[in-house]
Amino acid sequence: AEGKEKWPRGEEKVWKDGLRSLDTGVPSITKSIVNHVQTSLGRQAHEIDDLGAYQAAALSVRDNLIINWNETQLHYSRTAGKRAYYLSLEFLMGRALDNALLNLGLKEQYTEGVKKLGFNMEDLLAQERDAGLGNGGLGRLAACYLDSSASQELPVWGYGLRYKYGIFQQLISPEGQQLEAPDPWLEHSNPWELPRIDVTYEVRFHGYAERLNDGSGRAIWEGGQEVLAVAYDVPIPGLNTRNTNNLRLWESKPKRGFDLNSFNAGDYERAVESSNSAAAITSVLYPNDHTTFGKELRLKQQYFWTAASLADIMRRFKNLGRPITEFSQYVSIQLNDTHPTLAVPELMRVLVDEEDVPWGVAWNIVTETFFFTNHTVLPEALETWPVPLMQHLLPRHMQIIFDINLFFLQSVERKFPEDRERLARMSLIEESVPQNVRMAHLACVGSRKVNGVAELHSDLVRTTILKDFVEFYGISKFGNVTNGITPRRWLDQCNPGLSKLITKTLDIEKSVWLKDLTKLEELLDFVEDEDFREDWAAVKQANKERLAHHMQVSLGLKVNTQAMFDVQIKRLHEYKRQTLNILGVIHRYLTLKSMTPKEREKVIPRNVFFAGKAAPGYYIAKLTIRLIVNVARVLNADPDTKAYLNVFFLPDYSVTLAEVLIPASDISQHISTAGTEASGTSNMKFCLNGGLLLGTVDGANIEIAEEVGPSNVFFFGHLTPAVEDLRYRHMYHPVPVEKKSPALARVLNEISAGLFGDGGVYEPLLNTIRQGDYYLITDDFDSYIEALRMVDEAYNDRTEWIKKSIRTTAKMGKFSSDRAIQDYAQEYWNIESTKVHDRCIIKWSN
Ligand code: B1H
Repeated sequence: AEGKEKWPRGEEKVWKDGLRSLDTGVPSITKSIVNHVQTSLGRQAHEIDDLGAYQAAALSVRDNLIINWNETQLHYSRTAGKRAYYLSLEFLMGRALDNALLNLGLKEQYTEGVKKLGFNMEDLLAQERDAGLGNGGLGRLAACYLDSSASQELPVWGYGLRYKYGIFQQLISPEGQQLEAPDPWLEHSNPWELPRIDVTYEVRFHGYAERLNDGSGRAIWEGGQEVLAVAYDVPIPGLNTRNTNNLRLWESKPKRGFDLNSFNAGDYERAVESSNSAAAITSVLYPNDHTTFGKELRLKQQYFWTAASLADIMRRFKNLGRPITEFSQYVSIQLNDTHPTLAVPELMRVLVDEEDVPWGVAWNIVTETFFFTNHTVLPEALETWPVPLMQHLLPRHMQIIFDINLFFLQSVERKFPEDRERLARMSLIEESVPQNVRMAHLACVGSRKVNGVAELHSDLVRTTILKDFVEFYGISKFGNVTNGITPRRWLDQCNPGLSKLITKTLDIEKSVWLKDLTKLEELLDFVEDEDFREDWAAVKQANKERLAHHMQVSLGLKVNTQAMFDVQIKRLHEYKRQTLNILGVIHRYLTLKSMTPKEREKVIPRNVFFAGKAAPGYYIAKLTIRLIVNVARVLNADPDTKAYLNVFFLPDYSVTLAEVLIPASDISQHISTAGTEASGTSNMKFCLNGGLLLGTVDGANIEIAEEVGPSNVFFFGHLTPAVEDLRYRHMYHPVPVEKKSPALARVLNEISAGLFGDGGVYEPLLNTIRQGDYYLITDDFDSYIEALRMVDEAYNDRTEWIKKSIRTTAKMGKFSSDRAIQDYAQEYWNIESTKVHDRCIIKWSN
């Protein structure tokens, strides 16, 4: 307290002069880089390689970010308005340098600067490792939302975990097997984070919870293990603004270095045991997209992160000096899927046990503060946790969840008396052996509003997994916010050629259309302009060549850049149906084989690209990779067909790889079984870059088609309402594949017969189709082949295809994550933009 009386310490003028010099006296770019080479890296001009130069350039850019970041945080606390927090166990950030340079408007200057120092900016950018702290769409969405929040000058912070190892590196063996290696992304140090040794919290596990039984509902939770959470801050720049938001990632640390008693007794192993178990919490990202395993360490991650984040949010709120009952007037918290749902009982615990707030008042605060986004209706992905595990790890939270459930079920009972089945369906506890906590129910009950991520998906949430809750709360609690993507990374950064062409054509500043993506609609005025169309096609061609070059250099593969580029890149999963794609490729191959050389000459050459990781324990998904790799091996070597059809499986899919693949695509595939892909976001990225969409009537595909018009997308397959019945028939009235689709049967038989190596290897995969066919491959195969034929036909008309491409890009305005984040800000969080002044204004309150 004494330290705070006079602030700043020492002479105020000296502080102010120092601060002002940051603002006005920014050293020249080259000076700043050289300075970092010398002082931060401790190296000399003659011993700097690309990696060193990247690090120095990154540190120099970071200086800019940190000054803006500091100013932003000061600004947000001074204006003391409402803030929103995005809790996500995944942030799939990718690389930061190019993004920071573009958002700060310093790309050209830095490119010049490093050139003067003898380096090529492209080479330096390539040195950076991806921050792969996520599995796929859900994690990348969080990253896009941070970019949009900063660009829209909204006071939003992200909270996540600083995994020591991100999503595993994927290697492909010569036989086509996926192998996993760790991703030590922090190995070369990370210039984009600031360790905050001043921001730490203690997080408790295990121990005993004792109710006070004084009528207050309070309890005391003691004992067990305490772990330290240390904050690492990642500055998030916005485009063309000083506002620089924060992504705060927690690292776990032992509270004490090691157990001194054991150490002194000579038992060194025991001495470091507990410290190891503390550090283990944030050691690795779980790579199981869409499945839950009920592992204790995962639950520990979830609690560690939500407890530290809430403590931090509470401390910031308390600094405002407002009464606790006003908490939700200053704080909104978005739960990214059910992973942070423990925040609900945790906030109850803090309010009731630590802040002495009565239960009912606390519950009102909680249910005014949280918002919950559901990202999937697939049953295997709906999180549940065994009650005994939760009781053991978090005894107080288990009590609180039971209490919430009691009050909740009492209120359901009042509205729907004597409907025991409804109570059982809606209970937060599944009455299995052992009992399970249903996290989606807890998140729903604990939140102000619930949303899905595309219109169809939000409808499915309302009519299937949360139907009873809609009947209880009313429809207005259940909304939709269709996902979006940031056009900064997914157009300007990954496709500079197209970005330049658009800026030139629209004749407005780049930052204007990048911040109001609906402006792209003006491109429609140029569809009939032949010069423009040729420029458009030239950009696509250059992007194909960039991809081909990349594949030549990194994989030693030759790619025909005159072919159609057909791309499917996403996590490997049965519901996403990469299998359907590769079976379609085989069908095309068999067709080509049966043609005469003369007939073949009329065929449009096609390159089919796949990339994506399979969860390490997902056997069928890994087998699909193996099939794709072996199909590629056979096709690419067949002298009859290799001029017309090539297949590539690019290993180790990442944000950075997507940035090269997406701008090069003519057509991309989003072919999930209807009703299974909540939204999809790469569909938006391809279309934004002028790649057409081949897909099912699912997720955000539907809204993309609504925007671009039916003539600019290729749709096929059964619709969502038909799926249930088709599955029923597969179970009870199966029809052999031979009868349903002879074409498909032939493909399956060729695989079995060994066309792509030992057919026996693929039997388990083929059997998922021949028996049960849960994802309806046999039902959709023929219409899929027909859709591919229509793609060929359309591509044959080059001019018309280019027009389709332009029209597609032009209508992508809706899918900017700026629109999505404004939806959240206005309809959910109730927060407002607040601009950080262009110049550093130093004013201390005392
Ligand atoms: C999505 C997940 C997901 N939905 C569990 N659900 C995870 C579930 O590690 N886990 O336990 C990880 C991820 N991811 C995706 O979210 C949807 O499949 C996409 O359709 C959607 O576009 C994306 C963003 O909303």
